[in-house]
Amino acid sequence: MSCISELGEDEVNSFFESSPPLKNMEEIVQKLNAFIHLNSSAGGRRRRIVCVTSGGTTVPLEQRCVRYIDNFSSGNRGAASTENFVKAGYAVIFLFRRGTCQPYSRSLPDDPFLECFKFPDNTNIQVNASHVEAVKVAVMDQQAAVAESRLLKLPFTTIYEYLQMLQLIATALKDFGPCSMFYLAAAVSDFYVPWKSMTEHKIESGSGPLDIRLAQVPKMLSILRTNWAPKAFCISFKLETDSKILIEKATKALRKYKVHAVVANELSTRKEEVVVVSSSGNVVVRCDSEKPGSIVEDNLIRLIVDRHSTYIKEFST
Ligand code: PAZ
Repeated sequence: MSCISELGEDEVNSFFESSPPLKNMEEIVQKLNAFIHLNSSAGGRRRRIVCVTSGGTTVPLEQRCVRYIDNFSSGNRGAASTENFVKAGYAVIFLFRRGTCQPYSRSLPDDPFLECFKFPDNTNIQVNASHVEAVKVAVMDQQAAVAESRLLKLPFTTIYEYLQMLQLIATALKDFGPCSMFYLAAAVSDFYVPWKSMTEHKIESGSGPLDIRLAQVPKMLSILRTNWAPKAFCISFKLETDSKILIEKATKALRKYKVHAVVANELSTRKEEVVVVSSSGNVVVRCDSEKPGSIVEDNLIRLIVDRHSTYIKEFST
């Protein structure tokens, strides 16, 4: 059993106590409970549920935020993985950064999106021939996922919102035990400005260079594994820019946080290749170069779903 100080529970508690409360907490809890309820007996049986986190968290520098620290994450991994999980029969809670890549929209042009459409007259809107297929697939797949209660989207912006929402989701999923999964692809800030030491108003620019002291964000992964959702299958991610330290860091994280696998990826090649690091060895996953349109997430999710099935079987014996 892990002791409290080892888990950093004190730091976690004080992080939550000093966080600005979620504005729409009741609405989130209501949506979550309804979604979980619908999936606990969908078609007479319990569906597997995965919480996919996606995009980067922001770190506000002012309480009435004008400036913030951000990171590179586009949300592409989370969106593509979500589509694959839905295809594999899962219900997905998509915890995503507002404004980042969305499931089923990846093949639509985002710049400029409006070029997809035309008005042949004042009453009709049409999709331009070049985009008909992409729009049709996107709209139909998204609507089917929502209508079948397989997709619940919950947006966040700040590190405060993200961690509070992750805790709500983990707690709400507790009864799903091994049938639940956490797939933590979001790029979560390691450092933040504690709310109470943050200035309320916009930082003045007239008084020379700016010194900011950032505190370390407590490691929630240990708490997620130990307290919030101890029976859930848990996949974390490790990103590095130096390929020489990537696998070593991922292996350390696997041991430290006792997750079931760590997906290791390098910034510049993350769309082509990942390595799934687990106690049964390391597996390199790539897209199929022979299949047009193949993406790394097609093979990654196949592997993760297989591992999850084994976990559920072992859990029940
Ligand atoms: O969001 P994206 O598709 O641009 O990138 C995905 C990713 C690199 C953020 C993800 O694969 C990942 O490694 N997330 C964890 C990052 C980390 O905190 O180490």
